[in-house]
Amino acid sequence: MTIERSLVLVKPDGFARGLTGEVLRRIEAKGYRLVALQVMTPDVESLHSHYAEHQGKPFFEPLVDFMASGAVAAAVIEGERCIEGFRALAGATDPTAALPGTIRGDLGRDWGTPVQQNIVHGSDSPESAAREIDIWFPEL
Ligand code: D4T
Repeated sequence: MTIERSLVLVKPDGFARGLTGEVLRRIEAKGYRLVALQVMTPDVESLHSHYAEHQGKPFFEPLVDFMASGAVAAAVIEGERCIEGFRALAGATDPTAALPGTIRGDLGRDWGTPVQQNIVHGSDSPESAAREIDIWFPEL
C-alpha cells in the first residue's frame, strides 16, 4: 500500500472559531501523521490556483474572498489512504447535510453566506494533493 499525503486547510471560519486544535486532534486520533503545519493568511493568487477548477462558477469569487478573509491553518498529513480517509472525517461539503460524527456535521452549519463556510478543505485525489501541496508548501 502506498503512503499518501493530503493537503488539509482549516478555513478562516474554523480558524476564527478556535477549531484548529479539534481538527488536528481528529486527524491525529485517526492515526495520520502531521508532516507540515503553518498558520497563514492566503493570498488571492494562491487561492486562484488552488480553486482553478471552480473558476467561472457563481460561488468562485465569494469563495476566494472568504478564503482570503483571515488566517488559515494549512497542514500536510500522511498515511495509507489518508486522502479518502480525511474526506470521510470532513464529511459532505454542505455542513447542514454532513453526517454527525464528521467535522462538518458536528461543528459546521449554514450561516446564510454566499459560499458555504465548511471549516476544512481536504485534497480529493493524489493528483490534487500533489498540486495543492506544491501551492501551499513549495518547499516540500
Ligand atoms: P473543499 O474543496 O473546500 O475541500 O470543499 P469540497 O471539496 O467539499 O467542495 P468543492 O471543492 O466542490 O467546493 C469548494 C468550496 O466551495 C464551496 N461551495 C461549493 C459552495 O459554496 N457552493 C457549491 O455549490 C459548491 C459545489 C464549498 C467548498
